[in-house]
Amino acid sequence: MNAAAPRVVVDPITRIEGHLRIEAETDATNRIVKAYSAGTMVRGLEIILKGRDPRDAWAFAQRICGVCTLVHGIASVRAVEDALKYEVPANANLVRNLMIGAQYIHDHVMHFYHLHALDWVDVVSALTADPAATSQLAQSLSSYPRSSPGYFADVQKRLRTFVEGGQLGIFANGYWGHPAYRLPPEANLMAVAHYLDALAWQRDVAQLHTIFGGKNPHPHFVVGGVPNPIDLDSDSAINAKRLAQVQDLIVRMRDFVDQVYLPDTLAIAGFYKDWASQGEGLGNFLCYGDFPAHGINDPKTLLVPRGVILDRDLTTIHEVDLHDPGQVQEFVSRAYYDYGPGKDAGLHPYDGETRLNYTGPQPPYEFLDVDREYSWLKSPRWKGKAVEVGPLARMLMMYASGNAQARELVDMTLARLGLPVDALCSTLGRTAARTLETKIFADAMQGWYDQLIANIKAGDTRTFNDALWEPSTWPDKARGVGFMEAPRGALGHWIVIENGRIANYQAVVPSTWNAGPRDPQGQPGAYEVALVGHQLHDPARPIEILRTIHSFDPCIACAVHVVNVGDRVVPPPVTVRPSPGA
Ligand code: NFE
Ligand code: MG
Repeated sequence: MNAAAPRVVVDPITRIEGHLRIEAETDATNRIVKAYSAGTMVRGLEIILKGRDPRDAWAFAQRICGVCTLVHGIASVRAVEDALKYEVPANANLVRNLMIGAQYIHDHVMHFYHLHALDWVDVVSALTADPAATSQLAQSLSSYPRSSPGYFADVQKRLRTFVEGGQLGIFANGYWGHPAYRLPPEANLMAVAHYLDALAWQRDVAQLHTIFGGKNPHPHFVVGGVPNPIDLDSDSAINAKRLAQVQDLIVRMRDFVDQVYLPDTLAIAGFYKDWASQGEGLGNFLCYGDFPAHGINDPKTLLVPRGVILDRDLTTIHEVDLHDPGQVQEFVSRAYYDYGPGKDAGLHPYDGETRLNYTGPQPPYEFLDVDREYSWLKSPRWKGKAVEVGPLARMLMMYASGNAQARELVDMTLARLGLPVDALCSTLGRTAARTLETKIFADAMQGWYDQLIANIKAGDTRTFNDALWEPSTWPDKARGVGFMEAPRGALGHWIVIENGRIANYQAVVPSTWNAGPRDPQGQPGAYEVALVGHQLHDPARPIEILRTIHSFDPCIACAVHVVNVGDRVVPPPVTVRPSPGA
């Protein structure tokens, strides 16, 4: 890259998970011509896991991230179960579905309000809203009961105290007043009120994990089932009282999604339709699939199907085989790693390597050297292709495979917004897809719960299969893959077991797929392509970059899960700044 070209740097770009840096090269009109996505921190989970008991792997792997708190636990136990051909009881499958579903609903609502909404909602503008008009607006959109003029007046008063005290607190550092904000003051006030409501709601609904998994974040799991037994006569097991609490939590989750999250998404989207034609660039989408009706090994029963869509062609779903060495591979040609077979090799995760080799600049530095290695993220590819994973991929997959509810929701959304189906492949489409899939999973929760209750009433309370618990029952060598759909996309853990111990372990993670750097062919990753063409209104306040990158819901703790060795370089955070000439 031409070092003299204007470059806008945003680092860190995420609000809670700040190890992602974007460098965007712009032309004379402040249009993004090329973009580079870099993970700036390295950890070491895959190295830590080697040599351990595979039955313990979930507890380590789960520490990859505290946001998608349970997904690495699930992927890990599924990997061991796949390697050992270990069946889990029907109730364990249902409890896992309920826990994964709860994770989605919690995480997606939190993302929308607390990590993404302020790219679209101007908090300071809410101060000029008329609370009575805000109440009218809210009541025209939804039956959510917290919608009186007094309620909005109270929220506005709280907000005014923050602003007048010069203490925006959680709202500090926004680009308030930026002309790219388009909501009227009343819509801004309504969204801020729901931001605050969502904080309280998310704390409460996390209890589902504590009931089934003992705690949140990082609920407990077990290879062969789920850890908490069902025993209606015990105070220290899943009993009738706990099950009634779960029912209550499911209702609260669905109510918030139906009455707040979905109507807010549609209302806000209506003001930002220009974002329905930019912000998606690869056109390729990958899902591993999730939510099995029965065992994980029958892909036909997955609520989210497995497959790949290429070039936005929804008429063909390509089959995905996670064991095939020619399909999923990770490349490191532009990442700070070495590979035994050479820097340009692609390795299937069974043969994956984690050899750290930082070759980037020493801090303080102005720019990364994007012509060589520039990230701690590897570049995963499917049959050599860069693909996008996550909510948009899942909604497209459900839509393409004929899921009736997905079709109805997508069609309703497009009709309400007056947009064509192509609009899905965009920043707005990605954010809407996250909301729509939350609705599908929230509704599915009731079905899994009802089935669990029916099994218990029929006398089946089994939650754990001890048949293969003892390593003496295992083959000397085994390997398997645990897959799932994490909130941010397709997640796989590949494990190689030798003589009862972990010989190799590789996690290929959603944000690695989306945020990874260029590969040996020079193909950019999903974030990098998505930014190309964005017109920056003001390079010193690049809200356009935030909108598109946040629409993916970046999580770099997940993506770079590999301990900083010794005193190797960790670049310091820098704030947004245009490069000279921009
Ligand atoms: Ni740390 Fe995660 C999810 C996983 S994404 S949030 O969802 O896996 O990289
Ligand atoms: Mg990895």
